[in-house]
Amino acid sequence: MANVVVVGTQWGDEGKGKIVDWLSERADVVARFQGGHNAGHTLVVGDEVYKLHALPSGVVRGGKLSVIGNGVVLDPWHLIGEIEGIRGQGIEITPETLMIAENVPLILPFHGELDRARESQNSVAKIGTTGRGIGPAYEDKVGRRAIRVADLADDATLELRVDRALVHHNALRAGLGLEAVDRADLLARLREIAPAILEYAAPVWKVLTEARRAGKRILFEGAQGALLDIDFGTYPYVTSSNVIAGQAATGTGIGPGAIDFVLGIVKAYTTRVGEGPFPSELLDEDGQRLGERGHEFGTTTGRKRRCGWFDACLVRQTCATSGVNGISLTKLDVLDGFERLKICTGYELDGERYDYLPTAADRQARCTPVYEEMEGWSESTVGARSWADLPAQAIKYIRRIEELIGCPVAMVSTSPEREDTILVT
Ligand code: 2SA
Ligand code: MG
Repeated sequence: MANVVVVGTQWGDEGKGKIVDWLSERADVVARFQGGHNAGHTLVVGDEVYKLHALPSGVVRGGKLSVIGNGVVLDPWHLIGEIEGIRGQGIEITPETLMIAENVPLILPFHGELDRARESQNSVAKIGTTGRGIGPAYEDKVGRRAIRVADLADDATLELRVDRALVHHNALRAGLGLEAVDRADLLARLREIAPAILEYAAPVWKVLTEARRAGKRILFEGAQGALLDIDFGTYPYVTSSNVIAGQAATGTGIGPGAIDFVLGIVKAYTTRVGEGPFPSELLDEDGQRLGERGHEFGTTTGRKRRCGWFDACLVRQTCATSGVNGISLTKLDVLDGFERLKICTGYELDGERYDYLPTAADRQARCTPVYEEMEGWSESTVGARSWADLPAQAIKYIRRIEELIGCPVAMVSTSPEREDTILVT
């Protein structure tokens, strides 16, 4: 298999980091194509735990090229801090192993301030964001007032870009009771960080095109999940980028023909962080248990995740919008010991049955789940490495999921460890 896109099929935190790390062994290039340091990917390699936010998961493997594509928004200060942290864990990062697209828009301090001010000042506007400035940075990209990596190379351009951004932001800030941005200070900070970022700047679209021509294998690493997609997610409770697989092409500058396989990462139950509809959410002991057993706390903000039963209806939908060819099922072991399991197969709304999530926010909020029940298993599935290691009921659960979502299972992950993986051949 040549070029693979890995995407989350739920609301993020499906365990993409481990799968990307596992697959990156077979790849030459690992590319991020959307999101920013709102992502949180945890990699466990032996005794070492790596927590990555902005860096592609490929960095922890030697000899790979890691790429931050144009679809990403980048906080330069955060990135440099993350690079130092990972270096401190013994990983080498150089301009030969990390490249940042020159057309990546920057996340600036006032983006984070705006994000947090909106979240805290107005309960009507609250989304439950990570507070990292992601939304405001994408707004500036689309509003044509972003400062991009390439702008850091020329001081006159940088000043022009800053002025363009501040006309907009200072007006906005006044309305929110925030002080105007200190222009001189911002410029000084940008000039100071510029050389460290420019070291890694490259025409990523060209690098990837040449890599592809040379027969190199590219792994596209998605962040968040398809239900947080700006177009197809539970709008407005979404992130500000396209998360679905098509974005891998747009967010790196390589044509859609480069994508050979889309792998959807599917958690064996459902979680969500932040506000917004969640039909199969459990507010009872079962939900509590899923959260505790699954260690469901955000990697980026430490927030407690909401938990619920597996929603096959939603995953069927996101496998369609991302064109998923096969799935990797993760965190099955969290279900060990549940006497009975429920799977959401559709919704009921105003006396009608739905086999998809309606688009209107008010209707999404009113959908009640239709469940089917299955017997659970009492045995441990932790660390299983073959089908023979799995209890019969667990296999039944996996097969039922496959049937309901209409997509084959390609892998099952049974612990955070790299090797605890069952490959379906
Ligand atoms: P934002 O900050 O503008 O992208 O927030 C908008 C919505 O997107 C959700 N979101 C996420 N949901 C799950 N995981 C994410 N990444 C971190 C992680 C989260 C964390 O992987 O653990 O540590 O809290 C992520 N990033 C964004 C967010 O909750 C809002 O609903
Ligand atoms: Mg995460």
